[in-house]
Amino acid sequence: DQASLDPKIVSLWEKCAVNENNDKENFQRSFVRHVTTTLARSVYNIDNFSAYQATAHTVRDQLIKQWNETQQSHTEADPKRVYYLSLEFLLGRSLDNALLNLGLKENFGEGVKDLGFRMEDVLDEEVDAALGNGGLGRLAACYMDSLASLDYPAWGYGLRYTYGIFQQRLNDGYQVEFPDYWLNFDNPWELPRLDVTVDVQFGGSVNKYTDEDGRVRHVWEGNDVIKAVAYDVPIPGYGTKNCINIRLWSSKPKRQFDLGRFNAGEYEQAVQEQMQAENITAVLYPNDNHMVGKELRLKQQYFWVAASLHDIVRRFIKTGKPWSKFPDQVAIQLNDTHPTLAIVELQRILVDLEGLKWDEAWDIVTRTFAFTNHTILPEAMEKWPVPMVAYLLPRHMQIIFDVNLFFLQKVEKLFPDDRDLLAKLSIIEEATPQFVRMAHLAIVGSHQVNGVAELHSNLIKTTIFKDFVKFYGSEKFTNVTNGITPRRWLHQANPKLGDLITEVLGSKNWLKDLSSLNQLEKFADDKEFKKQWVTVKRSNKVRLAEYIKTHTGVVVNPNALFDIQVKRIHEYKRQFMNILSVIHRYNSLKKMSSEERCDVVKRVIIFGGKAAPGYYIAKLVIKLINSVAEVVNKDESIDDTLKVVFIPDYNVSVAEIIIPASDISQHISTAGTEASGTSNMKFVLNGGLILGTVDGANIEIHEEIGDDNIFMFGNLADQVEDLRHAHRYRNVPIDPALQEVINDIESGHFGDSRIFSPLINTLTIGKDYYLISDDFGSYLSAQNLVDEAYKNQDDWTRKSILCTARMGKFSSDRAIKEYANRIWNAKPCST
Ligand code: 7GP
Repeated sequence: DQASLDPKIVSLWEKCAVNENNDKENFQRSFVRHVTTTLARSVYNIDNFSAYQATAHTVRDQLIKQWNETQQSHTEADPKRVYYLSLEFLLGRSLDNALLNLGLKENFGEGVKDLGFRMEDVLDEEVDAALGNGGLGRLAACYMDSLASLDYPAWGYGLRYTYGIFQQRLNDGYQVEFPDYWLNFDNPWELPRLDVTVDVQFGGSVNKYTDEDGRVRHVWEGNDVIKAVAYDVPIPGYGTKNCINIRLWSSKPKRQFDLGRFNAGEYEQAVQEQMQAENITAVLYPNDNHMVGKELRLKQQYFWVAASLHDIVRRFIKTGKPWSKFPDQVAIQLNDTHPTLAIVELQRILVDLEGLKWDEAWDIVTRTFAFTNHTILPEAMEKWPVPMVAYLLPRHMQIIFDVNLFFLQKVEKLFPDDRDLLAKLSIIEEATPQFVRMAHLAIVGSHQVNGVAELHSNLIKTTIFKDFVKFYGSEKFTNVTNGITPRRWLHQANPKLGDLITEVLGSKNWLKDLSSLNQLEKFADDKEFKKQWVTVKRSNKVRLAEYIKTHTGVVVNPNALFDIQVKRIHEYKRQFMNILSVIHRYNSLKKMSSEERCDVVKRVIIFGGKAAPGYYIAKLVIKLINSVAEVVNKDESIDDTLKVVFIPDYNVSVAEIIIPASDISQHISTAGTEASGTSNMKFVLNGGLILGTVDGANIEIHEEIGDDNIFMFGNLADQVEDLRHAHRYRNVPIDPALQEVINDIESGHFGDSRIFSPLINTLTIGKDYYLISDDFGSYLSAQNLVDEAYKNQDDWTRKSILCTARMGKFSSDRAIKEYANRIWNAKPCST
């Protein structure tokens, strides 16, 4: 409470709050102070890691001040707040990002250099915060950057996993997983708030009683209580003093150990409870676009949702406003269905704890929540067995049944006699056991549902959620095409290109308004500019070639065409099709004479990505890529025209090296399966062309950059069902070029072919569900067009420039503004 503070303290605080002079000398003073005090090291013994820590702590001091001022000013202004609930935040590294966003990079960089360190080496000491799997988690991170940069009063809520996504290493071409010990050293990017805790209960039973008004009230008494402890991660905006917060919860036991047991000498049992509590936030589930119905995962979800809602409600209650104002003060965005229990939890808080009437409470709930869907893959749809939910969360299960009952009554009123419709819309799947369909609950409990690219948003309306459109009308369903932050994905990852753009446009304004990149168009034919553009790309390719040499031992030629596919390994993303086409290319090269090979465009084909540890087929794809690489890379008879590389442990910081170095990247999912894709945007923003299917955001990228600057191929989404039908019920012959490649694998050319038969079987016995054979021919033709186009280097450069120039739409700033205006009704609030 400021008013009650000693004026001396207030005046000191205000002095502190004024930005210090962040010049080189002040930086160095702080650096040395942190080395000697925070790190307790001698100044005679500073290695790169200590230099990183001392720099990070200096930046952290700045961040904390801005963070405090932002929170203080939000408390005073009390604007409508936006809460982004995401089970994943794939932040990557923080130091470089903070330096750039706070505008400290230059002074601090000089300061570091002056003390005898290379800034690149210092930055390279940081371990990634890898609390996410792929697209969904990285999107959350980009959105936090935009929320901060645009001054929205926003909070992220997530879990502080002790172990993030596993580290991937290769052994004999196979993926092996290692734990991600990211917290083994101190983490300067989080502020532990050991005093901010919430008790979360599980299990137990529900008791009923009748209150003075004669209403039946419910009391849930859990039999297991776990403490959620807050860790705050400051997120600085670019070009603003606004610094927002991601609050990550960590699970701790309610009591340290069972004293009774301890005193009885049962030491192991005495600490068992503690260990079980800490299990909840121990590890991120490593599945992307796939649901695995483990009880611990459901516990994670409720633990996180209950702690976050408690925090949100506590903040609202402090303002003294009536409950009816809650939806005017609070917008909660559900990042996929993982946080759907928040809907039920808020209803429980309002009805059971705050005593609101059901309908009044439900109106508040549905005006508060909105839901983003990120996939239509059936295996990714979350559903939880009713007995599991009832056992862990007995009161929530009752509320879900009531929500469903009232919902279905409304459906029945509008569509009497349509029993099928009731079964299709029901939140409960009538199987044995019954299941709770989380997407249905999320739709019923939200006022808006959005997809993440135009095609995907249309598909959810015509496929998985079509029956809901019947009931609600289509206005409830909308599109917000994904975006990426240009701060990390151009400014930070590609400093040379960033500088070139800033120089030619005369300002850094493009970092705040990405559409201003369109001014680059007029330089697409400028000889001098093109030369500089090529120089930048070339140096990024050299940087990647060095990385590849260090991490795989393979030497690649930076003059070759760099062809990249980096993303989670998944059948629908079709890395398999890519490596099959590589074999086809290899065989064609071998058939050529050396004169013929002279005219061939040299290619380096680069793969990267993790497979979920339990995803057998995806792991075989990795093995096949490595087996092919081994044969191709040592075959001298093809004169260096082809190299294949699998870069291990693809993650955010590796992406920052890979993406700026691409000539062409592949986004080749079966049409209709990739909701949006976001790396496609990152590659094009960095002047890389793309080869892609008519899917996800590829379609909108195509619309923006034009026919001449993209290579599209393959069947369309609306043909997919018919093609699958044909595979199932007719004898569709395999594409002949593909058959040759299959024969080649089966002949043992790439090692023991029996290893790969489960993979080959997906094309035959598996009826080629992802339609590799159907797209193979047009894929190869598109590849040929790429080669032809690359031969004309000058025109390729023009295309590359136009790509970057036309990517304005795909800034996450644009996406966040759409959410704020169309879904949250939230306004910026600057500090
Ligand atoms: C991904 C989608 O696969 C990707 O196309 C999209 O760009 C990204 O979300 C961001 O919207 N989905 C996931 O990562 C995922 O796990 C299931 O979705 C919950």
